[in-house]
Amino acid sequence: MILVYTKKEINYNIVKMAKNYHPQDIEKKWQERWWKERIYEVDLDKAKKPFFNLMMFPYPSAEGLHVGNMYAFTGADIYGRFQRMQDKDVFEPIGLDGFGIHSENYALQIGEHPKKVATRTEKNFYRQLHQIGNGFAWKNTLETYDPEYYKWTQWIFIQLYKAGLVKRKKASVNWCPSCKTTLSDEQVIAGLCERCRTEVEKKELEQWFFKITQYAPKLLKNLEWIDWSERTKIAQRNWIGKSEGTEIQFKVQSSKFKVPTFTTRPDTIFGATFFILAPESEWVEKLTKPKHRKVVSDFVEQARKKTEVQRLFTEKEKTGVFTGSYVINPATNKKIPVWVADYVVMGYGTGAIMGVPAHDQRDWEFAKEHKLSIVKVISGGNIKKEAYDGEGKLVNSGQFNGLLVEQGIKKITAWLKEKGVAKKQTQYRLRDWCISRQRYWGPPIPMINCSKCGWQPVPEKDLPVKLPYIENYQPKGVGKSPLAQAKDWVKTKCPKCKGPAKRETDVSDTFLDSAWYFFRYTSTDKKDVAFDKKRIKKWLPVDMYIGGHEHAVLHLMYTRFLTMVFKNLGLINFEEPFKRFYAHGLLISEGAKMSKSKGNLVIPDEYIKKFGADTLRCYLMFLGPFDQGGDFRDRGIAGMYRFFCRVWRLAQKFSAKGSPEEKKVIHQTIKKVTENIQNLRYNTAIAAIMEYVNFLTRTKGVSREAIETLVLLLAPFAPHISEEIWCQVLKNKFSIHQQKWPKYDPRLIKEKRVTIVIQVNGKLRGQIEVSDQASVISDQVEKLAKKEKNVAKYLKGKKIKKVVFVSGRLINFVV
Ligand code: ANZ
Ligand code: ZN
Repeated sequence: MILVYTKKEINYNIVKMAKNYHPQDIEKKWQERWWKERIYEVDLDKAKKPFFNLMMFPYPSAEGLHVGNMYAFTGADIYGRFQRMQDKDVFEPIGLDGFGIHSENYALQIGEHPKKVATRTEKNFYRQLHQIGNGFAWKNTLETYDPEYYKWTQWIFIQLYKAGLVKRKKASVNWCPSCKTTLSDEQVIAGLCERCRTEVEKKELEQWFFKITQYAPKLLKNLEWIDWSERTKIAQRNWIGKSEGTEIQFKVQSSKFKVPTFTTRPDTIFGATFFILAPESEWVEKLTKPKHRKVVSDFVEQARKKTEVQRLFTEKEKTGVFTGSYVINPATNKKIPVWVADYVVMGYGTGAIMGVPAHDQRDWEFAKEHKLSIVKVISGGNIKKEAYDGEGKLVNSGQFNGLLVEQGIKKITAWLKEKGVAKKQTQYRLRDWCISRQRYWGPPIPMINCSKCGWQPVPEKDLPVKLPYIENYQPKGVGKSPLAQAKDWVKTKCPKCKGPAKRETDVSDTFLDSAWYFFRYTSTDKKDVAFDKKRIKKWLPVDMYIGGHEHAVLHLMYTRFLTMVFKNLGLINFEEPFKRFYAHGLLISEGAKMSKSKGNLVIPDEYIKKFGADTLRCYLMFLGPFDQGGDFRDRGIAGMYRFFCRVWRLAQKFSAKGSPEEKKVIHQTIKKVTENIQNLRYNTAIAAIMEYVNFLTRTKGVSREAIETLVLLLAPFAPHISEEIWCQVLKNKFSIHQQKWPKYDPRLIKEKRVTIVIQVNGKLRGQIEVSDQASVISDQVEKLAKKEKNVAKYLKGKKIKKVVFVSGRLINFVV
């Protein structure tokens, strides 16, 4: 974007400006100047004090940048600008996450090819981004649909493949019938598609997976020390879901088979009166007796169609069928029936459970429904009414009777271990990351299938595998990407035997594109590597990452995983991508979550036109604490605009000398604003600046230093007006954004304390310490003096006839 201003125009603007605050006249001018002089670019190779200030990768919605994006970006930019003024070499890049379902769904909706939409969106989005006044490093932009970028996304896929971290397997996967594609577990939110909110189904498909589960222990462990918003860490911890328990083998009656089960309550094994397999378990077929085959296979068929959420939903009827087989309970040596039920799921533990109806509510309901016996093994509760899962002593458990639950777990596990039928087991809820998408708008997965040699990665020299242009890009819903139609493209040679082979036609998940973009930001000028090792060493891990908490188990988990993989592959030497992650709050609008369907999506353009970006930035930041979000109601913006008009008028009238208290107030304000920015308490920082402006407006005579300090403190929040005042009013050298952040002198802030002597009838009865200012105000001193313990004693019950006050020194009560 180039904004052209002639000299004449600029001069004219200045004249007009002198009277009133017109952001329209100053904002574009400075944006252009910053752009021309590249004041926000850093030398990526030579910077001495690197500070990587990162904000979450935006994916432009249909309307481009909305005010929610701006909220996040402004908050991040303030922090970056503050660091820049602390003498850091701040790198604040921006780019576009334009590949993927979100962009493609929009293209489908308006019936335009995604490639065309992307070109248009890119232009508009960058135009908008230029207006908001962020200190972006424009040299380092990137777009995920650029072959120069996705070449490396594909390269990363291949590195993982070579490291054995990619597997292809047929699995029952999440399927969005509306987006007509598979989804990862993280992209299914409360049973709905993360993108379109359609209820997700299950589908049996062959897919590529990244083995993120191998990193579950590390992903969990590092949460202990990384400096992240606590709620985000909690969400990750829950998602990874570590569970320590015991794996116990149950021998099948009159067979050599042993079926393993995972339990966290081995202490209840004497109460296991039945055994349940998940419908997808390989054991179902092995254990179902011929007589039961029809009923079981019908049941399994039904269950496959249900989603996990439907199945695990606790209030649901506990349906199930008997297989005809029995296993032996290793504690009681009694045979117990084997059932198939859909509340047992395949992806967790071993996909089989021992049913303990007296102490597990779901088992209890199942037992009631199917008339299975219930045996109490922990004292307490009323198992006639419901399962009891509280504390108690073991009962009906042979030699273990009388033990408490905790001891019971230990002793029974040891006992079963000795018998050779149990071992300690740690389980994670985290599943492998399903990478395949049966869509068009993404990087083709760089794999080739040869009938002789099987799956082969595309040789690195042949990257990128370019996404071919096809007119009919619409998803077909047949479990295959529309790319399958591009017959000439699909046909290729096997990299190994050179015989005829076929390309993989699925594209990769858009979350893979965004899992490594910040690595690339450092190296957008490098054509031969994904990222430059030396630069990575200098700039990463990211110093500050600011973004939405809603990405806790999606993007933020994937980036951590990939970073750990990069470390293990020897590409980098750290395993956590972000030194600090700060989750900002959600910006809502008129009391409701912003969304297009609700019609309350706010686009910043109009507000910027009317009030300027500075006003909008500060309005957004003033709505509340940054981590708690705020409610955008446009009635409030005018107030912030008036504040800037006041700042503007105030700046025009500085004189040589300020008031006597001015110095102290200046330094107090610097302290408040500095500390608040450090803690991302932007609303209180702005409040402190407002108070300061009030003070300066009230007092006669405002010094140049006072105004300079004002605009320096304002610079991170309102970069344009502060630049204008700095250069045009104060006639300082361009640019304010390259100045040092003001420092406060603690000695100046300290209140001077004064001792006041207190007399009663001329005799010394006590003394108090008050502030310098209070010491000269008689009624304040009188009030405090009367409260002094000893003085109060002498005054008790007496009538004060007269008070003698010597300002700043003494007070005498005559009684
Ligand atoms: C017997 C038992 C008795 C259980 C009792 C609980 C209470 P967490 O803590 O979340 O890890 N379970 C194991 N695998 C399962 C699967 N594939 N589908 C559904 N449920 C499964 O949960 C562990 C418990 O969840 C296990 O301990 C098992 O039930 C169940 F009084 O075993 B328990
Ligand atoms: Zn081959």
